[in-house]
Amino acid sequence: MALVLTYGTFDLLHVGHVNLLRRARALGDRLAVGLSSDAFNALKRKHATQSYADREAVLRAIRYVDEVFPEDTWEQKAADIRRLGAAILVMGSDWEGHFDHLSGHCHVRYLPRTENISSSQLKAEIRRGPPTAAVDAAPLPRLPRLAHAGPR
Ligand code: C2G
Repeated sequence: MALVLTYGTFDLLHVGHVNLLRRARALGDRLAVGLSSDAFNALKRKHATQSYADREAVLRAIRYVDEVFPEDTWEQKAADIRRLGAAILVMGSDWEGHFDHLSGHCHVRYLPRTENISSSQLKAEIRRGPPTAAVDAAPLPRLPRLAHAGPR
């Protein structure tokens, strides 16, 4: 029973996260996720829109995820690997090399990051709103014709 381990903030869950979780799970029989706590996000200087509780609830609803626990420090990974008996630590390729020091505890794999999607990109797009051309081109809503009361 090979347990795969990964970590992250997983804010505003998007297809890049799901691709990572699906491919990580496919490398073993179970997938455990160390989910960054709100305090750890502050340490990472990362602002998550959703609370830990909400991000946890979303992750637990994902079919590839078997377990979720808090990630509170950078240093807890070796102890997590031992506690969970993790066979593989999987991270996206933007972390390439950052966790090689853990290869004495388990295999470390970096999977290609999904291009052109990130939580911060989604937030920026939502803040920007639809392109104005789309708004201008949108047909005006047809207003109900008012019965003429006659000249005033
Ligand atoms: N990811 C990806 N493709 C994207 C976005 C994210 O493959 N377009 C991967 C990241 O590489 C990471 C995981 O999804 O492996 C979670 O990404 P984040 O939620 O941004 O987490 P991060 O800030 O990278 O935290 O100790 C490790 C850290 O907690 C990782």
